[in-house]
Amino acid sequence: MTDRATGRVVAAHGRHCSVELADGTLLRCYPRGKKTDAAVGDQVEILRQGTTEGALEKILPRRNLLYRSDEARSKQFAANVDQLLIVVAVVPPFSEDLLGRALAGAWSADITPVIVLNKVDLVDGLAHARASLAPIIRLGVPVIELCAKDYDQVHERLLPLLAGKTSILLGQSAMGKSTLLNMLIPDALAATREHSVALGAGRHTTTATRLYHLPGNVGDLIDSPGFQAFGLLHLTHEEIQRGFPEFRAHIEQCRFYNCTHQHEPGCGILAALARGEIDAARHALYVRLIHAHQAHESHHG
Ligand SMILES: Nc1nc2c(ncn2[C@@H]2O[C@H](COP(=O)(O)OP(=O)(O)OP(=O)(O)O)[C@@H](O)[C@H]2O)c(=O)[nH]1
Ligand SMILES: [Mg+2]
Ligand SMILES: [Zn+2]
Repeated sequence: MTDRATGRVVAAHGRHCSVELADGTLLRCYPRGKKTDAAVGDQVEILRQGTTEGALEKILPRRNLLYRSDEARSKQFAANVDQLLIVVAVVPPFSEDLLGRALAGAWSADITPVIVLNKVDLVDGLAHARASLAPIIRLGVPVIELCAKDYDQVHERLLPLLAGKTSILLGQSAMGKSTLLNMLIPDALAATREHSVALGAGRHTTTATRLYHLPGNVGDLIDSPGFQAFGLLHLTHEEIQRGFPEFRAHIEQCRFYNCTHQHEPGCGILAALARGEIDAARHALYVRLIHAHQAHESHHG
């Protein structure tokens, strides 16, 4: 039996991927001919081959793609997502630099970010974690505080936000992404750190990105491996600026239309920074992203 079908990529494992058809059938699919980079969440056209396999023919146009790119490599997180859930924890401490980068990645791709502050049961570190999030909260990004091991908290505080959407859990390792996923979707049986410690596995417990359906099919949730880097070398200067929505109103005050907001006279951003209306750490992150982008361009054209 050979026929054409369209489906959605629910897991990507290097060369092959799992594609789910409308009737729920899962097929293991391989790209035909030239390398195709299917991401979890992609709508694809496949050619069925038997009952369990298929050939990946074509990736249909994407609404968006969440992506990171460092000098060494680039990685697609997922395509066609509505909401980015950035998971940070009270313990271990999270990186404000990585958090800012994940936010910039989401905004530049037109994806709504929400921060999940997990492990609020570890009360000793809670005040510090909240203080680290303060500049982000001032930007208006919602922060959901919860304990991923508390069924009621997860279902009352997080589940309502997931209805009718495809959301992706992203964050550094050990923040509790898979614990959260398992609390919402017990059938997922995603491995968490307890399992990897028992198995003597490495630092990252989750090794592949995978899409799961919430019970009752009220929405979809994607689990992903923890990241330690979040380069944004693929973003243009304009896209980087979109990652800093709090700059927008002040950019209109810049004297030069091509102002880079680093040293120019009459710069609206630098003026707002001096008045304390823009957070210094956010501006410093913006400058790091611009410099990394420029260094990359001068090496690669
Ligand atoms: N105290 C406490 N521990 C938690 C909570 N949520 C998760 N943990 C623990 O944190 C550890 C890491 O959880 P995981 O769910 O494996 O973390 P992850 O973000 O999926 O990690 P990677 O797959 O490596 O990216 C595990 O030991 C969990 O039991 C929580 O709300 N409170
Ligand atoms: Mg995990
Ligand atoms: Zn400026």
